[in-house]
Amino acid sequence: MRTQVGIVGAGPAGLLLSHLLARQGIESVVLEARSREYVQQRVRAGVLEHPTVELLREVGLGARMDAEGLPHAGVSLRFEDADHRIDFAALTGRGIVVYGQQEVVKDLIAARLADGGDLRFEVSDLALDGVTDDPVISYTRNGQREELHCDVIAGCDGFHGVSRGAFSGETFDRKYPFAWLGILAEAAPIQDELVYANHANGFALYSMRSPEVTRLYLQVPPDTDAGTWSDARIWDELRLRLGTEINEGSLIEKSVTGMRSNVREPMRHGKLFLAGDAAHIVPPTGAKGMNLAIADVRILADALESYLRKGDETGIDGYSDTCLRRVWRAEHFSWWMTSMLHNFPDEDAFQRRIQLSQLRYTVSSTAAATSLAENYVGLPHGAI
Ligand code: RFL
Ligand code: PHB
Repeated sequence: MRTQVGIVGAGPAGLLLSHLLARQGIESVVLEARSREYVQQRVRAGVLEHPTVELLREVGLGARMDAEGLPHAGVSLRFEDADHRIDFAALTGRGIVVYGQQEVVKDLIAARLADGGDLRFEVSDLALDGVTDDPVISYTRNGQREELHCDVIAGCDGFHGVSRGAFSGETFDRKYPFAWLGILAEAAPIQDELVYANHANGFALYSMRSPEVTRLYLQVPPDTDAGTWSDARIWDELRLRLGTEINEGSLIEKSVTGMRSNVREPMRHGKLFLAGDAAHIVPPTGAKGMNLAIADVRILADALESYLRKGDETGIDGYSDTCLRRVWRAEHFSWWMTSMLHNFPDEDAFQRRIQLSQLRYTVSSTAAATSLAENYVGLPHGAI
């Protein structure tokens, strides 16, 4: 079996790449380890930055996002027992949309299938060969070993996939001495916008998914077992750190996520291109992970179209450097938000005062607030 682009992974990166290529008349096959149901239910990101929203609309994926997504014109930073609003609309003229990653994934799968797209779920033992000259992806499906010959491979299989290990490169890594305990609750949000709280007990984040569902996070030690946190303890701690009443409801999900910054350079080796979490991850504090994955595949789709249709290699040659400029901007922003908002276990009095000073400056200076706002709503694609 042969295709033009073999795509490993049906997350936002792989699915959107397949969609963008199809619109340009390029064929692809998406290979995914999990079931369709699993990837559609996986609870993850929730914030779409402005350029992501614009792109999804532009490529015919905006209908449900516009009907059900929640447009937000700002967020609040909470510290020293007070909320301070950062007004994105006033500072940048733009905003964000809160719309769950699994909803984006559902929309993408529906669009690809309606278009006759070739998505293969539940493949196992996937291996990449010949990535410098004659790429082949082999995998097992329905108990049979299959081979997919391709012109190029897009490794969109996330941080734990096979693609990032298929060639050597340089890795840049930072681990943080804490994790996030995340819950999704059947409870109406008590307010419209996100709150990022810096508290002596640790960071907390107030978010939501819909008028009926609240999404909340607590900073916890890195090795925390989610089972050791009872529902009552979670609600008490959220109320304390966020300094507000919260509507309680039954938990749909409760899990712990580690915090890490990691970049693999370069993002290309021969005919293998990495995109999204396969190439880089950020701590979730800046809400950038899915947005970066989307920015990567926008560049990759254009580069592959020029290469596969006209033999023009300019785009694929520049792919890694072009993406890495935006990647490192998001890496800095996510590290900065994480450093400013969390409680560091080994923090001394000097660091604490520096952190508080940064928070006070960010909410009181228009220049500093604008810097946060323009990064959060997302710099225009190609601007950096
Ligand atoms: P994904 O979504 O991980 O998809 C990779 C896919 O590849 C499959 N796969 C394989 N398939 C075949 N063979 C193999 N050997 C395979 N190995 C893996 C996997 O099953 C999977 O389906 O990567 P992609 O597409 O690059 O997308 C990246 C985003 O998922 C990620 O960056 C975001 O979820 C990060 N993130 C956030 N991003 C935002 O933009 N805004 C947010 O508000 C935000 N909040 C978050 C987040 C991530 C979180 N967690 C759980 C890590 C909040 C949290 C708590
Ligand atoms: C979410 O709603 O899941 C969310 C929002 C903002 C973040 C991270 C996660 O920074």
